[in-house]
Amino acid sequence: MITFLEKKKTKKMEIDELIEELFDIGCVKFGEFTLKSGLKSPVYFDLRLLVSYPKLLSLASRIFSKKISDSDIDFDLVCGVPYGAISLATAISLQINKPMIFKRKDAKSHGTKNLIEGIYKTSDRCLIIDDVITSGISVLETLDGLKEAGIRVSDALVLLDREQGGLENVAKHNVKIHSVFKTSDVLNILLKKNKIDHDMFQRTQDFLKENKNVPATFKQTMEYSFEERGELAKNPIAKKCFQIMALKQSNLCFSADVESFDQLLKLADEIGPHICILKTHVDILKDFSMDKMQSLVDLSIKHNFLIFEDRKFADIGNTVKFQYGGGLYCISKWSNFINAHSIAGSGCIQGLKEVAHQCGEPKGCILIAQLSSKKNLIDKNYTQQTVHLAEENSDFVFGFICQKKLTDNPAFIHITPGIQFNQNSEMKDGLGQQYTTPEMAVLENKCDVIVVGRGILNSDDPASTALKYKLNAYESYIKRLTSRNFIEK
Ligand code: 5BU
Repeated sequence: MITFLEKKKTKKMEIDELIEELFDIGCVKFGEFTLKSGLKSPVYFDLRLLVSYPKLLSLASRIFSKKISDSDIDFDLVCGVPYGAISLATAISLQINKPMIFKRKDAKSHGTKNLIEGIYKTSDRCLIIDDVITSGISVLETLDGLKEAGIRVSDALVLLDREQGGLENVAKHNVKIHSVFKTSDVLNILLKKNKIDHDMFQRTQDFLKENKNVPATFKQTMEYSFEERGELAKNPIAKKCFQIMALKQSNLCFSADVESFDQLLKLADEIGPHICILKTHVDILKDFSMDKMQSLVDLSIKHNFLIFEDRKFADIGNTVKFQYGGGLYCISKWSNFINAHSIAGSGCIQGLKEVAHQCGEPKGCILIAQLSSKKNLIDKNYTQQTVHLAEENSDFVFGFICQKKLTDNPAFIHITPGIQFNQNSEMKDGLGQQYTTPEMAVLENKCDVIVVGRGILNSDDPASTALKYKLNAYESYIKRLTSRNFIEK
């Protein structure tokens, strides 16, 4: 019969053997490396190489399985953190005969569009498996995805703890985390076996001592000012928009949803000083004429704002050419930019672009990536594909109608409708429009321009109300600009 001490000795021998072999195959490297957290480290663990060494992978999974039974963890599924731990989780799943799931980094653009692959029930308990833990950010990203799918997680198991705060960071999220071995174990074994010299041992120990608490932070996102983004933007309308926003200190777009052209012109003259964009729905005007439209263009020059026709083109390229360039309204003649649904694909954008090129002056387009209305049918995948379409046509498409910032590319403008100060139910229109505040839209959701219609139109004094929206939205942008660049978990 194997005694407890013998069992412990065998386990230690297996771990020592694994560490030595990991070093021999190049999974443990010494030099200077930049980690996901941005930290420079003298040691790097690349356990993805394990897939090329099935015997070693099998040894690792055996050690993991013993750790699982020793730790008395209760779970229905295992989930590997992509991509390093997918193979480990598969090997463990085979070893302990428990099913596996995994979380994709992005939703697929075809087929089932699942973020979680594999079969699960919402109340299932899942054990997260990772190869190396530094700050814990990768485990936390996977934890977020699993929780979103309704899967319960109480434990995570990692092969190697770099001893840099990851265990503590994950524990804050009520997940107990277990590790098989630590960096100090690796250093001790490698020194004992003469694989590293004393100097390397000491340098790495010192690094560990100095970097015990790497914060679990998501990717660094740089906030550029409107001026800087104006310089980065390729599309001349985007450039002009950013310049106006910086100059007038306004990220307010007024949605002039009125039926009388005279009323529209009066409002444009009163509110013009406070806005960067005036948005029209030309087809709701009862008395449209090109002469009156010329007066609006004159006002846009006088007050320095852009005219955005919210036409929401959505047809095949050939049809949108006529809708944009011709008909009663000749939209391409007077609007600086328009918007389009992405549903019809690149042909629609191509058609609009052709008309724009014939205008002889700069034009632009933004894509509708999200809607503000309740229960609309746009899902995450549609939004993601819309961003791709915009990137492919970035000479013409310079932004989005959306509810949240969608890309870190600073050249794209995020314009967001459904804005009012007042969130009370009496302000809702009973037709599914949903509102958020300027501060929420600009500071939290990181949109650039707020679109306000009835919040201004239905007020007693539209010009002073517009000024209030302008000040509040711009203040929120300034707060965003000066807030910390790291977003902590
Ligand atoms: P409101 O009065 O602030 O609710 O007007 C919002 C305007 O923005 C209105 O002209 C809509 O047609 C437009 N809009 C929107 O509300 N939500 C959307 O998702 C899109 C446009 Br796209």
